[in-house]
Amino acid sequence: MLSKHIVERLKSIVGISRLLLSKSDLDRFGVDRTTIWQPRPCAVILPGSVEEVRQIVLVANEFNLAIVPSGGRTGLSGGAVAANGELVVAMDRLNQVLDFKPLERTVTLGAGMITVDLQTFAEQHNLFFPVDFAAAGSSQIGGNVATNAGGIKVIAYGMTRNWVLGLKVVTGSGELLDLNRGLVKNNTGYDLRHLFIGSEGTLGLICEVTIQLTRPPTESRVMVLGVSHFSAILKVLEAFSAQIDLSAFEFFSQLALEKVVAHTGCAEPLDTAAPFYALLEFEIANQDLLDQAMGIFEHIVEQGWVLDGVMSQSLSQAQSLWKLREQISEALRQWQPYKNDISVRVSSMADFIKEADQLVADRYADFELVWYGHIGDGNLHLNILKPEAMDSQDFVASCVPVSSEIGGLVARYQGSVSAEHGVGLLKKDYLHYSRSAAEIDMMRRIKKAFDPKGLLNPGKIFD
Ligand code: 2HG
Ligand code: ZN
Repeated sequence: MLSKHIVERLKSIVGISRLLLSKSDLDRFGVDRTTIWQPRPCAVILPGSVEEVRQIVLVANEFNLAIVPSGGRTGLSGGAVAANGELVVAMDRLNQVLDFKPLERTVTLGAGMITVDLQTFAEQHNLFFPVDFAAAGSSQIGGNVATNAGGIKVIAYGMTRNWVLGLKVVTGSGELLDLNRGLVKNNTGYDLRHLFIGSEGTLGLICEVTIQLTRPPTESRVMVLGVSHFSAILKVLEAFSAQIDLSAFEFFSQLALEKVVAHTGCAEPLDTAAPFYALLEFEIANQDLLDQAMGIFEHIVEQGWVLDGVMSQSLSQAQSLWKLREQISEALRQWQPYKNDISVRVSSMADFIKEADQLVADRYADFELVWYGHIGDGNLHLNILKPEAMDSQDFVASCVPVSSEIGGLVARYQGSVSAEHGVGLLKKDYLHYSRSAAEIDMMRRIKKAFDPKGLLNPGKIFD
């Protein structure tokens, strides 16, 4: 509970109606898309300017009040969970375009802008913001930057980090930093901007972001291929990427397809069911490329790697095929899945998959396992579904030991225990599988420099 005095101080910064204290607001703003933690913030505050954010952080310092920064709360690792009486600082009102420079193709915006609104803004100016994922309709740019969001176009365009040219942040001690200011070239010592990207709100509150936009892609085609076995997916990737620049290469299992078809009512993509499906996308600059793609298709069918396939003939068909992949996470939600978001180098994937598949098939013999992900960039999502009759806590408890074994395997391949979802609360016990003790110690010291009192998102990434 906040004292009356602190409530008055906070209200005097943002106005009475922008400090939310009702149970429904606390419940709504205190969680992300994880289902493990119960929301218990002390209040939610909605600043309307960078200066207001700074004032809030100064008050937090005065009263040792912990802060959880909040974007669209679409995260899957508990990074935006406020379960210990923290003050949630929600960026929703900082959602305007502040500056647009067509010559540079850059746009500066408030951190609370919804991802899809930035995509639409870019389109309206005949430009393109290439970071895209299923939660784009509610995630906010500041959250994307704080988690270095990835998504479905990473093989062609990289992660959010690639598109950030400037950041205005308020540190844990209330300093305002204006980092890189939209410059393309700026070799003046440490680039602090990159520390904030992916820092999950533990170093500062991201208030404004300058984004590089790019040219829109030309017409694209989407193919969905029924693949005969797990490791053949990588042979298919190799066959295509040797000849064609792909803008996406995703995969999902038959079980994922069944769940998504049941959830969305979408049609099955192929007449013949297959154990796995690859979804790939490429731009068609000319007819030769289509012929090339057909040639590759014939080859991979002859090799026995692919059983059947379909290529989109219209934008709406392409969108329907994409839906089969993009809606998987949502379709699985009712089973409260235990999530893995792991990656290894693409060149190690074939061996890694063999071992990972064997490990989880043995150790999770009683659970439904759903494999999918962005296999083209080395990122696998493995969702373990909770049996209906099983208690949620028992389910998580039975997944934890296997997660450590998966962590050990990932470590052996020098991979990542969180490829794109961040560490938050969910993955912090596994951080040591991907980062050395020296690195974690260095991260702690960096946090101390920006947030000496440890008020920003305490307990996230590490304790
Ligand atoms: C996706 O790729 C998202 O669909 C969510 O990153 C993955 O829910 C998941 O495990
Ligand atoms: Zn993903």
